[in-house]
Amino acid sequence: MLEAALEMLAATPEKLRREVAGMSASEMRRRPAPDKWSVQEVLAHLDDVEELGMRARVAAMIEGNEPSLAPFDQERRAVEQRYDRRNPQKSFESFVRQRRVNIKWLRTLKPRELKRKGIHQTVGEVTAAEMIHEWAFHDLGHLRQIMEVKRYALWPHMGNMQKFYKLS
Ligand code: NI
Repeated sequence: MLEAALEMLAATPEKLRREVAGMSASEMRRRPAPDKWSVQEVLAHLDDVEELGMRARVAAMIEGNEPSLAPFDQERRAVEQRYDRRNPQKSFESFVRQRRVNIKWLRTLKPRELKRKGIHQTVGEVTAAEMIHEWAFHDLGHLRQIMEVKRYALWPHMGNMQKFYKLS
C-alpha cells in the first residue's frame, strides 16, 4: 500500500493542473459556500502544509526519538496565513516544486525508517508510514474539494435536473 500512496502523492500535481486549467482568477477565488474553500485557498493550503504539516513531521519521526507532533488547525491557519490572498499560480508552482523534492526523498526511506514513530498530541502514536498514507489521503480530500467547487458552478445551469441531487 505504501507504493500506492507514493504513486498518489506523485500524481497530485498533474491532477491539480488539469482540474484548474482554464479557470479564471475570479473562478478560483469563488467560494462555493461561505464555509467552503475556494480553489485559491485549497492551492495555498497544499503549498503551505507540504513542508510544515507533512515533510517536517515525517522527517522529525525519522531523525528524532519519538518526537511530539503538534496538531495542525487548517481553518485557523487559512485565516492566519491569508490563503484567500495568495496568488494561485504561485501557490501551485511552489507546491509542485516541493512535492517533486519530497517524492524523491520519500523513495529513499528504508523500511526501518518507515516504522519510526512520533506521538501526535491529539491522537497518540503514529508511524512514518502511517503519516505518508495520511499525506496521500489528505491530497485526495483537497482534490475532492476542488471537484466540489466545479460541481457547484454547474448547479445553477441544470434546471429541473437539480431535483435529482442535493448539494451538501
Ligand atoms: Ni488540509
